[in-house]
Amino acid sequence: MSSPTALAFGLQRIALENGLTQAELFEYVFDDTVLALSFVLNIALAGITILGIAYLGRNLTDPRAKMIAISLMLISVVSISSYSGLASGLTLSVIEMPSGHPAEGTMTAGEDGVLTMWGRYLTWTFSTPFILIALGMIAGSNWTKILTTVAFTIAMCVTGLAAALTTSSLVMRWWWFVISSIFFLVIVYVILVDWTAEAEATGTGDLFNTLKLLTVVGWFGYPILWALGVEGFAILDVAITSWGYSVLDIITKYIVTFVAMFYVIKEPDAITGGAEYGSSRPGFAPADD
Ligand code: RET
Repeated sequence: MSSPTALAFGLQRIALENGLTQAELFEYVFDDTVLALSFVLNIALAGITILGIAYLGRNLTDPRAKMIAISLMLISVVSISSYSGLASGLTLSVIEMPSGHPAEGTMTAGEDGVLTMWGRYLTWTFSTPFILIALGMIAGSNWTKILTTVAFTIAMCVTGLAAALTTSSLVMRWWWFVISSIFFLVIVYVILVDWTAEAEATGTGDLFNTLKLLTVVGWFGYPILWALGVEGFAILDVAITSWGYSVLDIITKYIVTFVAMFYVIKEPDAITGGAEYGSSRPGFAPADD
């Protein structure tokens, strides 16, 4: 069997065939009001953010400013789908922890294992690239650096998913965590070193410094929470871990989006690209609609 096929079957076997039906997982979530609210709040906030961007961006004319706005909108498009998957039980599983794990032997809804919100790691693969595209464009960076961070964030999320789903060995879970963290540091380096300097030269330094603070501090919260939560040292319980991620998502997605959007709608020279920006035909500027 080719390795992508093996990976897909492995994922399906670990995550989907866990003994609890989707209906049971759905019931489990909504029996725990605190846990359910951590999902429902984010569905509402993602919806409000999508509508907010559509409203704030209604008079944008510059194609580059529009591209930043669309990238910001796609973060919440992914988010509303991600949280709907979690709330419905589709992207949740009860997963047995390997021997030696602090949550080994834990029972959830009558099944041996802990509630794993693997849909989060999967969907970050699709949401974090849009955060980085927006940030990189605001900094005025080039596509080599922007796409480098996009590739590394995808690698970070997929290896984070592997860390959460590995049941064979405790060491392997943490090994995946280490690999994911190394990919994460590449992104942090580009943001702190390259993009900070580029934003200064571009004229977006003040905005970028605010976005950088929210992003770098917020993003560091995710591995810390993973380590403290049920998947790592199991110091925090499932509902608290879930709320932790939901709060971090509010900072790194919706707050970042609105801070950036209020700047983008003014269409300052520092972020515009001119009518021909991104045109697929040289010398041709598509009509505004
Ligand atoms: C994991 C665990 C493995 C080690 C590292 C992690 C980092 C996750 C990050 C997630 C950011 C998510 C965002 C989502 C917004 O939609 C996977 C938790 C380093 C940084 C910003």
